[in-house]
Amino acid sequence: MSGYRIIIVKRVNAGSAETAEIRALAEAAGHEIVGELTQVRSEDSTYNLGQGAIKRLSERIEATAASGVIFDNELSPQQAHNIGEIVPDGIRLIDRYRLILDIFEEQAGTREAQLQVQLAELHYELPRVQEEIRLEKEVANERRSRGGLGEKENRRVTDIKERIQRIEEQLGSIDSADTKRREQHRDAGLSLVALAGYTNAGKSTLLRRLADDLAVDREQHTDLTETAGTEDRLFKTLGTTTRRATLDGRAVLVTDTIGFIRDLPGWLVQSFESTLGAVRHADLVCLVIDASDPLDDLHEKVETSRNHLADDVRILPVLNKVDVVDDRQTAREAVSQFELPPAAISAVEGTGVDDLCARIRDALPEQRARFVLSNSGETMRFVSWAYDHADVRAVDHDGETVSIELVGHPSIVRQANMRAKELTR
Ligand SMILES: Nc1nc2c(ncn2[C@@H]2O[C@H](COP(=O)(O)OP(=O)(O)OP(=O)(O)O)[C@@H](O)[C@H]2O)c(=O)[nH]1
Ligand SMILES: [Mg+2]
Repeated sequence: MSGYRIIIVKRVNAGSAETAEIRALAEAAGHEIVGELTQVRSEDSTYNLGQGAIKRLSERIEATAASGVIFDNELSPQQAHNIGEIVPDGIRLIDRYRLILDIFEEQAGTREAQLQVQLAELHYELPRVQEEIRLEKEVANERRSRGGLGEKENRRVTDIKERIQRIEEQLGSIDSADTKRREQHRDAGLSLVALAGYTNAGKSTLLRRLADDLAVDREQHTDLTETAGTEDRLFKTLGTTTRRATLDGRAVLVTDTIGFIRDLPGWLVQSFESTLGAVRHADLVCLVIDASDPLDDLHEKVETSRNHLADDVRILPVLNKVDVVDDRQTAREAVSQFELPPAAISAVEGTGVDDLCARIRDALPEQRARFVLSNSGETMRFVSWAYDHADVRAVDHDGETVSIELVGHPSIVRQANMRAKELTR
């Protein structure tokens, strides 16, 4: 992606226009920021900003020799068109969503991520193409010149819709392969833990801390250090990366996921549906929170993340970066809305990680079961299966019988019940 010399523009209805995040996004996309213009007023339907501000923007562009403008507002196609008429020629106009899509495009390493980005692009394009067609029709009507236009333009719309459908089908089959793999992992006694949270919270750094060496990604050939890369850059992780981890003696799979961000439109989130499947189907979601953020940001980011998660997932809040936090108590109080009290860690330094592992383990769904079986070769095979799939707490031989006590994921206990029933037939 070739970077532009950018002026950041942001309009808010009230309050003050914070630009830290849009600046970080612009930098993540490889742009150079050469100026900034903010305005507090209600939206102007023609330019989004007020007329005076648009004029000031043009002057600023000339003065700084900027080559692009990034709006931290969504521009309607009509507004983008109108602004284009006023600012100097050749200036690229980028709105918040276009910017996020550009970053996604750059970061998409896996086939799944690429499909998801393409899907998001098409969803972004569709209403814009429709609006363009509407405008062109208006112009044509004014000139009273009719013919061919409607049909030709309609094809652009159907073409986009068809491509959306095709990609959704492809993602659907990746999704069902994922579901099958999850079932296999469950059958093998592995619990599924997902790391979710705002972009840059430290999810990938934590995954590296927790992971055993073994990788269990569906795309084995991809470079894991790439996909689970950590960097002080927004949206570093796009696909999902799953690693095996042993937490306090219990075998689990930990999945790192794409970060959340404020103001993501529904169509964009939906494009990443299959990635979020790992979060929806997890036994436990560790919600990683950057505790070093100012309290207002922290609240807003937690709220944003919470809204992206289904209501019925079990959430363990994890306050990260405590190595650079003075007042941990205040951070703790900021996440008191969750059922489980937060864990406090530094993923970089490793502090609190052992305690986090114990907390994860305690929060995983678990069942206890006891079987009394006749002493036979079959039963011994059952015992050895139990050792492989569950936490065997006791095995007592009493001449004729063997009693086995185990604790494991509910799906394993279910399987154990079935196997034991076969044996007692
Ligand atoms: N001081 C401090 N920095 C941390 C800690 N954990 C992560 N970081 C830094 O925070 C930045 C983001 O870390 P990542 O692990 O890439 O964050 P992420 O949540 O995976 O981000 P995305 O993939 O963009 O969603 C990096 O610069 C990390 O070094 C921590 O415990 N303490
Ligand atoms: Mg990451």
